[in-house]
Amino acid sequence: MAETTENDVMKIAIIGLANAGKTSIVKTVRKTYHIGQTIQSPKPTKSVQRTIFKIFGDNAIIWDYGGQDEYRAAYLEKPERFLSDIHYLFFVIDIQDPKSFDQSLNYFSDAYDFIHEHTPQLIVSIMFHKMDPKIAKTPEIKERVIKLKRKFGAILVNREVGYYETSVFDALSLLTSISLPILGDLPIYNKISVLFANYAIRNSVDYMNLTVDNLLELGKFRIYRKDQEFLEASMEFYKEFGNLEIDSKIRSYNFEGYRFIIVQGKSEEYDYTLNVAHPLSVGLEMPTEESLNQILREINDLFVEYHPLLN
Ligand SMILES: Nc1nc2c(ncn2[C@@H]2O[C@H](COP(=O)(O)OP(=O)(O)O)[C@@H](O)[C@H]2O)c(=O)[nH]1
Ligand SMILES: [Mg+2]
Repeated sequence: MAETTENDVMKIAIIGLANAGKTSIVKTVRKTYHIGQTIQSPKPTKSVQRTIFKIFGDNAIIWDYGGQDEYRAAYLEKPERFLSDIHYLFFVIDIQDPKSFDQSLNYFSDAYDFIHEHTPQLIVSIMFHKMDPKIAKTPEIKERVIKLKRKFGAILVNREVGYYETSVFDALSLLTSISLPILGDLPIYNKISVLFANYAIRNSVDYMNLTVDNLLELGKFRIYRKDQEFLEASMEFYKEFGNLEIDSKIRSYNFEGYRFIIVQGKSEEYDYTLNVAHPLSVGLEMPTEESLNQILREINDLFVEYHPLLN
């Protein structure tokens, strides 16, 4: 790695009260997508944990801000030291703990005021976290989300914000929440998603996505909200095949009523993974190798056209 100062690096901040779930989010993302190294801190009590990973060949760092009272006080007392140069702000709030909402909103408001003033081009995402699949649909939880959006909206005057419902029991919800703010506005994201929608309809595919550098989703189509099932299936796949080679080979296997197709390839300098899930119902034709090769070519053309993806 060439010498880089932290100022060159994309800085992603994960902020929230203690116990909101910040560290679990980072750990889940790392474990699921086999990425990143946490920079070991000399003192175990250090307030900020940093995890470095690659995004399109460049370094990015996730800063996980400890949420204990004394740490929060320190960030807000010396904001220029802790809260400067943040490109992406993810604020995590525990949707299962309504008693913490007021304190959480106050913390957000204080931190946001400083960050926003110093970094006008900041991208803000709010994660309503611990939305575990078994409670996410309950009226009580939905009501909490609606009320919180109104309160965050009042703080985030004239600012676009992304709201995400996340849970460590739905790792893809985390993938999407991290990918969309960073990549969702890129023209290539939309192009790939449109390509997938067309492909999926022609080939009876229920789900497909493309991830880059093992972590970031660069396009998606899904017919049902079955992310968790698809993720579990792809974990089975990795168990079976270990770390796949980046060889553009089409690999597939059947699992729980689906045929999963995975291709790992490289285009320009980007390592990508294409995931496709096709239901094994009688009478549905499998995607042919020819059609898969065709879509790989189209993905490759988009990488060439939009290279470099960032900036
Ligand atoms: N039910 C549920 N518990 C979670 C989730 N994410 C984290 N937790 C739990 O919440 C507690 C606090 O998590 P932690 O990541 O340490 O929070 P942090 O203080 O914000 O870093 C731990 O007991 C986690 O296991 C989630 O999505 N759902
Ligand atoms: Mg933590």
